[in-house]
Amino acid sequence: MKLYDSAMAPNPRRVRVFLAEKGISVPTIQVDIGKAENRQPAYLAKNPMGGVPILELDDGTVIAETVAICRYFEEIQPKPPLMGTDARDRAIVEMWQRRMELEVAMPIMQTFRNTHAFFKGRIPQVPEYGEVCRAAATRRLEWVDGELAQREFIAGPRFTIADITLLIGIDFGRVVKIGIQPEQKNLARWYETVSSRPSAKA
Ligand SMILES: N[C@@H](CCC(=O)N[C@@H](CS)C(=O)NCC(=O)O)C(=O)O
Repeated sequence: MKLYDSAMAPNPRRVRVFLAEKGISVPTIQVDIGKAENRQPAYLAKNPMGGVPILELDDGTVIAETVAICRYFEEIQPKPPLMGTDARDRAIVEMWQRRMELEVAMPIMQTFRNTHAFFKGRIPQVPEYGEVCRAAATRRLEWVDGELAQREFIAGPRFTIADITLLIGIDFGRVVKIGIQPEQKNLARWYETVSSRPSAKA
């Protein structure tokens, strides 16, 4: 199998961290999104959406979407569990994973897409919308700080995919100057814990 990866991009890093937590090694192919390699016909034939990462299995099956790729690895190697352990826990982890992705990481990415020079001329940018997303991301980090007063990790007492999604969202937030505020002590404590894990370097 092959992982189509892009070293600087946040979604591929989510998969790399997930794999590092599982201790799984997968050969990678670097896709240069700066040169729009992911928008060329050969790549679009594999993933019509054009995004990285994708996972290509030995039988030619292509799995796109970060969480779908993680799901594949969770199924073939359940330990350590990163997506829940039983029906209740899996639902709780999925709830938090979706919230971290849709409510926190997404507005950070949309701030980047709509305000940063990288996407100028590549996509239609609406800077005002970018600022709406910046305000939303900032509010959501306040909310997550409150949630983390109640438990060690995002979805409960164990590190999960929800922590990976938030870690990478926050790290990427630096590019657009969105981040943990000095008064957000719970978030800072959580960030220190998760960013110290060896997988965070992946
Ligand atoms: N929903 C997809 C999003 C993939 C995505 O947008 N990846 C970004 C990198 S983080 C990308 O390919 N950006 C370059 C582009 O859209 O041309 C996922 O979860 O994997």
